[in-house]
Amino acid sequence: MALQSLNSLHAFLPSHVVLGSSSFGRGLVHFRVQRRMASTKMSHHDQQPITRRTANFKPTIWSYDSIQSLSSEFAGKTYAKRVKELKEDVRAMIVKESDPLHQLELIETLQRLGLSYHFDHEIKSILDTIYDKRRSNINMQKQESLCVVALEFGLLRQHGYDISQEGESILFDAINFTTEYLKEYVKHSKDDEYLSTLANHALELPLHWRMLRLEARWFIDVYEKHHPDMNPVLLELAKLDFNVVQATHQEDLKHVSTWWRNTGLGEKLNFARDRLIEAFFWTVGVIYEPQFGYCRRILTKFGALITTIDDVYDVYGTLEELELFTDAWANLCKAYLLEAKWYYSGYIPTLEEYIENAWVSISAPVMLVHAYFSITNNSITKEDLEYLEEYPNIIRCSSMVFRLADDLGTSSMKRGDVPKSIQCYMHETGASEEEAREHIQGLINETWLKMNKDRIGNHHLSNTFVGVAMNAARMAQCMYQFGDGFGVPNKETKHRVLSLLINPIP
Ligand code: 0FV
Ligand code: MN
Ligand code: MN
Ligand code: MN
Ligand code: MN
Repeated sequence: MALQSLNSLHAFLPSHVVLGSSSFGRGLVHFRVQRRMASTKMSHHDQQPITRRTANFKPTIWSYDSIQSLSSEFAGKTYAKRVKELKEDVRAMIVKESDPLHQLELIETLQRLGLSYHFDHEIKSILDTIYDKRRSNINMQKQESLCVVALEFGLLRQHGYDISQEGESILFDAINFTTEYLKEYVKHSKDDEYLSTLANHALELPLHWRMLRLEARWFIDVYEKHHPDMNPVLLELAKLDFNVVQATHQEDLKHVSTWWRNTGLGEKLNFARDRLIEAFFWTVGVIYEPQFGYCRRILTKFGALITTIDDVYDVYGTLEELELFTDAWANLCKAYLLEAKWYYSGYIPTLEEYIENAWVSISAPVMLVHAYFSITNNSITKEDLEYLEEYPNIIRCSSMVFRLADDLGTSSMKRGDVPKSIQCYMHETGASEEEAREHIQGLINETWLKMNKDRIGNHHLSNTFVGVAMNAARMAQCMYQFGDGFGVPNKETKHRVLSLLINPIP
C-alpha cells in the first residue's frame, strides 16, 4: 500500500537529514523534517486500485553478511610503525630534492599514487615558492624546459593558484594540440610501455576529471609494472597506505550497512533501488581521506535515502500522493514534484527551463551542504553560511556536471523516466539523440572550465570543501562512464567496488 510504504520511509529518516536547500527555498539550515504524513486524506484512495509504473530495478548484488564479515589485516595499529617510517623517508626525499624538475615529478607521482595528502604541508611550501618566483618574474629569462613549465602550471592550477592572465583560450589550443599529439603517439610508438599506457588513459578521460581513489588504484599497478625508474619506497608506501585506508573505509561501510539494514527500507520498498554499497562507493569518490569517516557515513545515509525518495517521485507515487509527500517534506521535493507534474501533464520543457530545475533535482546542492556540515575540520562560520545560501558557482557547476552526466548515463527510455536534458533538447531543436548527447557533453566541458575558474582564488570555502565539490562532479562522470553504474548493478561498478573497497592490493 502506498501510504504504508511512504510512511515507513518517512519514519526512518534520521533527524539530522536536512532536505531543504533548493532554489525554491530560502534557508539552508533551518528546515526541519516534520514527522507527519497526511493519513486520512490518502486512505480513501487506497480503496481504489492504483496502477503504478515500475522501473524494474534489480535487487542489490551485495549481501549484508558478506559486508559485515569484511576484516582486514591492515586495520588497527599493526602497520602504523612501518607507514610512519616510510612517510619520513618520502618526506626527506621531497625536501632534499634539489633538481626542480625532479621535485615536481616527485610531487606529481605522489599525487597519482594517492599519497600526496600526507605531504600537503611540504607540497604547499614548494608551490608557494614557485608561485612567488613566477609572480616576481625572477628566473623568467632563463631558458626553462617546457616540461618544468607545464608541470608547474598544472600543479599550481590544481592547487588553486591564480597563474594565468590570458584567459582560458590558450588552454583550448593546448587541449587540442596535446590530444592530437597523444593520438599520434599511441598510434606509432609501441616501445615505451609506461608512456603509451598513460597516453591511452589520458585520451580516455582527462586526469582532472577522474575519481581519485580509482585513479590511485590504477596508477599503483602501472607504476609497479611499467615505470622505468620505479622507486621501491614509494611503491611500498603506496600499497600499504592504500590498504590501510581501505580498512578504514570498510569500517565505515559496515557501520552504514548496519544502519541501512535497521531501516528495513531495502526489503520493504521493492519499487526502489537498494543501493547502499554503491552510495558508499560514491562517497569514497567524494571524500576518501581516512579522517573524514563521519562525512562519509552521513553522505552515504543521505545518498541511500535520497535515492529512495527519488524513486518515489519518478516511478512509484501518484501525483496526489506526491503532493502530500512534498507538503510534509522540504524543498528538494519541490524540484522533484515539478518534474512529476511535467511528466503527468505531458509537458516537455525547453532545455533551459529543464536545467533551471534539474541542477537542484539531482540532489547535489543538498548533498554538498550536508558535506559542508560534516567535514569535521571545517570551521563553520556565519560568512560561509551566507555565502553558501547564495549557491556559489562551485556548487552550481558541480551540480550541473552531476545532473548532465547522470542524464547521459540513465536512459529515460528504458525506465519510463521523466524527459531529461537529452529529450528536452531533442524536442526543442529537432536534433537527433546523438546530436543531443554531443550537445550535453559540450555543456559538461564548459561547466568544468567554469568550475576550474571559480576554484582559482576562491578563498571563501576550505580546500577540503572545494575538493568535495569537484570530486562530486568527477564521481558522477565515474559512475556514468559506462551507462547507469549506480542503478543497474553492472560489471564495471562491481569490479570497481571490489578493487577499491573489498580486496587489498597484494
Ligand atoms: C540518480 O538517480 C541518483 F540515484 C541520485 C541522484 C541519488 C543520489 C545518490 C548519491 C549521491 C549516492 P536518477 O538517475 O534516477 O536521478 P534523476 O534525478 O535523474 O531521477
Ligand atoms: Mn537562513
Ligand atoms: Mn530518478
Ligand atoms: Mn528524479
Ligand atoms: Mn537520471
